[in-house]
Amino acid sequence: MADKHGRKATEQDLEARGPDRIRNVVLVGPSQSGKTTLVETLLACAGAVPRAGSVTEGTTVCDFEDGEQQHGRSISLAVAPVVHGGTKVNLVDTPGYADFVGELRAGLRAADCALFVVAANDGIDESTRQLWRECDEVRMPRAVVVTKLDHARADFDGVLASARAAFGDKVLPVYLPQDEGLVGLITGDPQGEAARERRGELIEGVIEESEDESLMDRYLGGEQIAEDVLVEDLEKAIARGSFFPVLPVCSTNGVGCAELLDLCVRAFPAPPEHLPPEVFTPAGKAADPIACDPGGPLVAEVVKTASDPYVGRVSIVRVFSGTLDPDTPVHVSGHFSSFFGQDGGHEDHDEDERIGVLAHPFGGQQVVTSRVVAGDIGAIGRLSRAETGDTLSGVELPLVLRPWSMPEPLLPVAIEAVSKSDDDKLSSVLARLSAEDPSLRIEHNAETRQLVIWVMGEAHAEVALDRLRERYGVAVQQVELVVPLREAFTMPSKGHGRHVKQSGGHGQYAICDIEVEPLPEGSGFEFVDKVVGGAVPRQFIPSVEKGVRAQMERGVRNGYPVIDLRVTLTDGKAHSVDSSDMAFQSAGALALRDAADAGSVAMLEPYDEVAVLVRDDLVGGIMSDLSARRGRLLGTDKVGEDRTLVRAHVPQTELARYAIDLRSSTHGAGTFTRSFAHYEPMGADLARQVASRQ
Ligand SMILES: Nc1nc2c(ncn2[C@@H]2O[C@H](COP(=O)(O)OP(=O)(O)OP(=O)(O)O)[C@@H](O)[C@H]2O)c(=O)[nH]1
Ligand SMILES: [Mg+2]
Repeated sequence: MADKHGRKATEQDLEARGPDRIRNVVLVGPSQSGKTTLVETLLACAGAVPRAGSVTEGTTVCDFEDGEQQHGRSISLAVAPVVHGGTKVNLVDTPGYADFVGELRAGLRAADCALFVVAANDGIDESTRQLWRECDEVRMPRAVVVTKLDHARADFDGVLASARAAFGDKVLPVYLPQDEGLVGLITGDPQGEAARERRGELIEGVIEESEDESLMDRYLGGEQIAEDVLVEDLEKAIARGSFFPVLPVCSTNGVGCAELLDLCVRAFPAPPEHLPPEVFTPAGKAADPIACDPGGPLVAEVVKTASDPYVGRVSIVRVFSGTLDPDTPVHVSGHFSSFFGQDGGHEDHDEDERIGVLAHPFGGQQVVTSRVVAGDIGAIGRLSRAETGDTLSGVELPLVLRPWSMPEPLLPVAIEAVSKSDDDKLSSVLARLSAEDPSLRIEHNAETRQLVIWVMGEAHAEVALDRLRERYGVAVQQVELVVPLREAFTMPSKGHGRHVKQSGGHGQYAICDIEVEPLPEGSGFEFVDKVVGGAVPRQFIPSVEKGVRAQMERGVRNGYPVIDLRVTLTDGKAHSVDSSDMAFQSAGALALRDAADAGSVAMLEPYDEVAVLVRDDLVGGIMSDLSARRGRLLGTDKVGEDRTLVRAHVPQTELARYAIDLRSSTHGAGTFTRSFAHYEPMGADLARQVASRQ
């Protein structure tokens, strides 16, 4: 099938010869460093496409979504395979922008090794360090690729020095730019003093990493170590993830691309060398470990769910064990809540589905195939239940993989459908959207009656709203987020409730007297009956309680629920014929309102416990910002060598945009978590503002 630019998918034979002949290589790097363009150049270099497309013209294989083409940047992961020297290299392009870190995590899960892409005209900034940490977290073997060598401000040596300063001295170049091309530092003949010095550094670096301990002594003793020994040791160290080679490339003229593909095939680990994720039975018991064996039990994982206008839902899967065949049933397991302790707005699954068409993904296209073996990445058309993060296994032996760690969306965006017809479709469409994107959480807040999507940042919100509009034809608008407030009595008070309707006839007589007392925070509601002599008949005492509870839900000042209260029913009056359950309910409610009028009621607002992780030198700024948000500092803890965790209680109202503000004040290096802590009285000014909005 051709894409919308009329470009046909690859003519390559994408059927992998076996797990050893596959490399799954994810491209990681800051936004605009040139990853998508590099994939394009590698595709052209390997003959997978006749010529490289361009990001600016919207003609690349990997940026095939409309939103990507409009903005000239990637927003979701895309897979494009090339065959190089008989080995299939699945290139997994990921977006560099921090909002889309969920896609990056999925890409890291699908791959066994990474190309860490930095541009020769950029430095190593905080967001780049953050991405390096993402790779560290999953111990991803990686090579550093320095792109844009042709850029007017390209400074290969400068970037190299910053990369070594940021990522350590195991980052060393194996090629240098020389005479419009590259020269291999071990395999070539580098010219000039500086290049020869680099060659010496590299050789020493490789020997330090060698498993042959005698090599260092021999080298220091003046022995010339054979080139093939060095190359072998270098490749082993790269595959182990203990050495990070640096390669310069230029997508404009293709310099370095052949060397890069060679390195992927020769030095990067094949899928069987990568420890697979842990497996469990659907009941949560540890299952036998799996191996990357096409003959083993089927275990595959959905790393991306896309919607294709022609094919419908397309699930991109990484096969960890066994072989996927078309037209076969599979078991779908998704157990996020049991692994993470909360559903995050994503449904759990445990059911069988049938694989229809099976394909190799090629950007937005699918190249139909008859099997996808362990270690490879495939695309399955029209799975209706499976969502990103779910495990597919044989129906006879259902298994579930421990999910990869999904980022937590911390920016709440309240939305509303623009019209009634949009509103009718919204819930089902949002469910489909969250099936595609585990870093999106949908919250139907029953209390504030708001629909809130929790996202990673503003760009993520924009993508979600664009997809709703363009893909599903549902228009929504952003509205102000409502924070659920509470009301509480601040001192004891008394209330009299009288529901007596002279004209109403039967069932309209009830009188009650109550005393109210505030309880300590978190105590909830207590109802005490101290009626003597049957002033309120037994059967109507629960009616009074019901009426009080209902009024507590409705609030007594500004319409917010009342909390932490003891209500004692002390007296009342009934009529032998005209009293009823309903009458005592309304008398109870009236009595509570009366007690509120006579007493004093405070407005409470929710506080979250916030934990902000930042570099030590930013701690002062973070603390003063939290204080400015009316936060109360709880303490600081040292984390690792140079980072600190700052903990504070902060009102939720002040946190609505914290995800955006923290990112900008720390240049992407700060992260935080938040969870509800308690309610606290609002300051008088704020409470007045709330009251005036009623
Ligand atoms: N001069 C020059 N420009 C390049 C090169 N590679 C990429 N670019 C340009 O750099 C810009 C960003 O390239 P992309 O390939 O979209 O970068 P990316 O890393 O995929 O960016 P995100 O998708 O946002 O993460 C585009 O305008 C490219 O044309 C190169 O080798 N030389
Ligand atoms: Mg890109």
